Amino acid sequence: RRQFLLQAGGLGLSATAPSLARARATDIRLTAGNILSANHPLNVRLAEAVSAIQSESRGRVSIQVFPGGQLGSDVDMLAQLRSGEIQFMTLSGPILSTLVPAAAVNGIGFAFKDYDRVWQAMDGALGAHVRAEIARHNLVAFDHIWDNGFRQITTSTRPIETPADLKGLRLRVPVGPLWTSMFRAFDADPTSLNFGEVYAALRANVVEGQENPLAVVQMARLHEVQRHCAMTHHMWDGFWFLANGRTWAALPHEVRQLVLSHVNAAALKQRGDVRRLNARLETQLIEAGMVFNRPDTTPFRAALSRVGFYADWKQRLGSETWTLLEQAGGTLA
Ligand code: X2X
Repeated sequence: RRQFLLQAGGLGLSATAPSLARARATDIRLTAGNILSANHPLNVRLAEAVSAIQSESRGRVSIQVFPGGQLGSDVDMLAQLRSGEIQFMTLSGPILSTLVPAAAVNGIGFAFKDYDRVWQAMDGALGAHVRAEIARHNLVAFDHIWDNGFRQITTSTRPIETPADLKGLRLRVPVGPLWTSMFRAFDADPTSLNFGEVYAALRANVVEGQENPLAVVQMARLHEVQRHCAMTHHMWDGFWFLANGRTWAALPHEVRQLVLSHVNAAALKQRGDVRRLNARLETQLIEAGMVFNRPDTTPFRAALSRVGFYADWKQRLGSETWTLLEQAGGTLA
């Protein structure tokens, strides 16, 4: 079910590839995976794009989406994507950074004050730079990154009001060096876990907290195993829509255009959905029993500065990437 079918019938690679209209029904079957639940805006908008692609190609191009980690964890799916076992996935930049270091850049702590700056950066020079880095690893990142959101910290044990409250906190973080570095800088005790393991780890109190946008907290029902939520907005996180470079290049030009236009348009719609959802979920999560606080983020950012977090990441990412980040979001020190 994961295989890539490109039947001969005229789907050659030459410049004279026949038009979509002349090809047979369902010649091209592609697979996409992600770890988000089927009702997350990313999957809702992706499903719309997939059905538009299917109908506009008269059934010739079909993309089967496996949400909810059905194909495995992000780490598993990245390996499947690179081998060509699957053709598409959506992946958080700082997780992708295990392969493409520059992809961590969007998650640098407190780099973006608001969404306007995020989209200017990610649809502008910074995003173009990251996509070029991704391309060097034989993956194709589509033009518009999808929104995960600003990340907030939830805990079962104690509220996080100041940086000192993070000291020793057993915190689940996604698998990516930026998260461990950042929470070690706060003197917390981060553990890298794939998303599918988060609920059970919190429930068993293997970790006492995690950090995610509210949409993810709610869809993964983390409120059942978490009490406090500190609205720290400590990093902005987005999902790159990635294709395997070889299979993408082997698709006829008009198929690539069809897929690109619908997936890019879906990304823009999804951004609005996520933003509205994250804005209204606080009320719903309070009703579900969570207690919210809004810490002053100034001391958190100062704590990162003091221990050299920004200097360290400037060096790790290199001055080209760092300069683009500061041009988009403002000076970090
Ligand atoms: O794993 C997470 O925490 C998630 C869902 O936010 C990411 O994809 C980074």
